[in-house]
Amino acid sequence: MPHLAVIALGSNLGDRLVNLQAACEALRSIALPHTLRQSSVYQTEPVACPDDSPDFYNAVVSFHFDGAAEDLHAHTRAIELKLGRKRSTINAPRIIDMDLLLFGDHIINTPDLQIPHPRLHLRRFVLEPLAEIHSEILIPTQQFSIERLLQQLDSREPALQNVTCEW
Ligand code: PH2
Ligand code: MG
Ligand code: MG
Repeated sequence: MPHLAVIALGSNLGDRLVNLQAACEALRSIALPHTLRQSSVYQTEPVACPDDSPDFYNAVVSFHFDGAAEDLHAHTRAIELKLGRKRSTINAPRIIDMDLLLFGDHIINTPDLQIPHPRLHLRRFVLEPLAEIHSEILIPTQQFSIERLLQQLDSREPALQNVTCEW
């Protein structure tokens, strides 16, 4: 049975828009046809990153996926590598980061994969684009709506800047 998969995309190295586009097209090729939704692209200040990290481009996409969450996770890892992602220090600048936020109403807690993403409800750069494409969605481990989670965000979470583009 297919599930609704929601994935956060982030890039702060190289051509950030091209990187988001390449990641999105790779996801389109594994999504059930005509199910992919894309938020706008936002430019965002780095949160909890090394000093002098460049600003990110962030977006959220969703689609229906016919397979297990672990299969999708393997796909996102492979796409990150194919697009040139290198892993160095924690939150170092990256060509592309693809974080599995939600997979239907599944709750997964293994060392390799946590769904819902453990910081999803704390990050404006995730919640705002998510609200744009799924304002109705309920996060299985949270008791509040997306709208309420946005209202409750720490005031230090930086505002996002909309990037006007087709992607
Ligand atoms: N990702 C992180 C840490 N900090 N900050 C912004 N603005 N955007 C991100 O995608 C991001 C971050 C860890 O993956
Ligand atoms: Mg991340
Ligand atoms: Mg990641």
